[in-house]
Amino acid sequence: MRILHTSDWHLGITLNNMSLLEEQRCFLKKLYELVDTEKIDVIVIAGDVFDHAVSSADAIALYNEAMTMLCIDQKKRVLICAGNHDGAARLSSCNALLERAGLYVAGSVRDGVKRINTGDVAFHLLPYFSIDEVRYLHPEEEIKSYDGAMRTVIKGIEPDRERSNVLIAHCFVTGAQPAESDRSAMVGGANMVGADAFAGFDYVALGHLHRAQEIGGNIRYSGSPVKFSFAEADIKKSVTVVDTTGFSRQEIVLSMQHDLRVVKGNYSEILDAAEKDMHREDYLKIELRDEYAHVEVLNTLRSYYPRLLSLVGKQLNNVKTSLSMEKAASLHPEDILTMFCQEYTGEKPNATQMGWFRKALEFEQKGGDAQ
Ligand SMILES: [Mn+2]
Repeated sequence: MRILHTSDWHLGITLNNMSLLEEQRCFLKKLYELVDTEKIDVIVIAGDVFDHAVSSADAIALYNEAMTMLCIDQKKRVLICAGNHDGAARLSSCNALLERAGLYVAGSVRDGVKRINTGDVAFHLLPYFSIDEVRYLHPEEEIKSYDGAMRTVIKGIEPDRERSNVLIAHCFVTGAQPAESDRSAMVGGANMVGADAFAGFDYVALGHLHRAQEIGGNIRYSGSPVKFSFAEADIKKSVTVVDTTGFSRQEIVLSMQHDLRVVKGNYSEILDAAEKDMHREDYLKIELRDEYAHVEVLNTLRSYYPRLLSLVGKQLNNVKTSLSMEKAASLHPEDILTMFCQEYTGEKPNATQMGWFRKALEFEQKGGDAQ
C-alpha cells in the first residue's frame, strides 16, 4: 500500500495580511496529480488542516473541494487527526456520514483513538490533546507531564497483530527542529514527547512542526506543504510517500507557484536586479543596506514586486545627533526639523513636508486639542 503523508495545511493562514489561499490551492492541484502519478491508496493529514478553529468561508470551501476531489473523484481514503489549530468538533462533524465517503476524521481524544483498517495496515488516529483532557479520561493515572499523558493514551492503543500499525498524531517530539512559523509549538518545551513513547509502531506520521524531518527510524514529520514565514524562505517543502512494503519513504519536494524570498542589498542593486527579475510575482521581503524604508522606496519597489510584503530599511541605531539640548532650545523648530532630516536621511525636508510641519506647528501653538 502507498500512503501520502502530509500535515499542517493551515488553510486560511495569512502572511503579513496577505492570504496564502492561492498558494494552498496550487498545492492541492499538485496533490491530486501526485495521488495519480504516485499511485497513492491513502492520504494521511496529521493535523492543522485549518489555521483557525473558526475558519473563513473561503478556507472551508477549499477544504470541501479538496475532500470531494480526493474521496469522490479519486476514490481514495483520507485520514485526518485534528491539530491544535483545528476546531476539533467542527472538523469531525458529520463523521459517520463522511466515513461512508472515505473521509475519516479524529477530532477529540475523548472519542478514543480511532482505528481504520485498510488492506494490510491498521491506522490509529490520535488527535491533538491537552494534558487536562487525558487527566479527565484517566483519573486513575498520575499524569505529571505531556509526555506522561501521551504514554497513557498510547498504552490504550491495541496494536493489530495481523497488520502493520501506523500512528497518526500531532505533537512535538523531543529533538525535533521547529521552523519559525511553529509559533504555538515553541512554548517552553512543556509539551514535548520522548520519541521512545512511539516504540512498536511501524510508522508514525506526525504533524505540528512545519519542517520535514525524521526522528529515529520510523517517526516522521511531513512538514507543511507551503512556506508560511520569511524565516522559512530557504526551507524545502514537501510531502512524504510511504510504501508499506518495508516502509520505505520518499520525500517529494514541492515548489510554490510564487516562491517566498528574502532579498538583501543596496537599493540601486536591488532595482537593477528587479528589472531583469523573471520572478516578480514572488512573495518578497526586502532588506535595504543603504536606504531607509520610506514610502517612495516602498512604492518604487512595489511597482516591480506586487507581492512585496515586508521592507526593512537601513537602521537608525548608529546615528548620533549633533544637536544638544542647549542648542535645540536656541533654534527655531523649522531649523531643528531640517537638521533632523539631514542627519537621518541625508536630505533637507522638501516643500510639502515643510508645509505639513508648519501646519502642525501652528496647530500646536494655538493649543489645538489632539484628536
Ligand atoms: Mn501547525
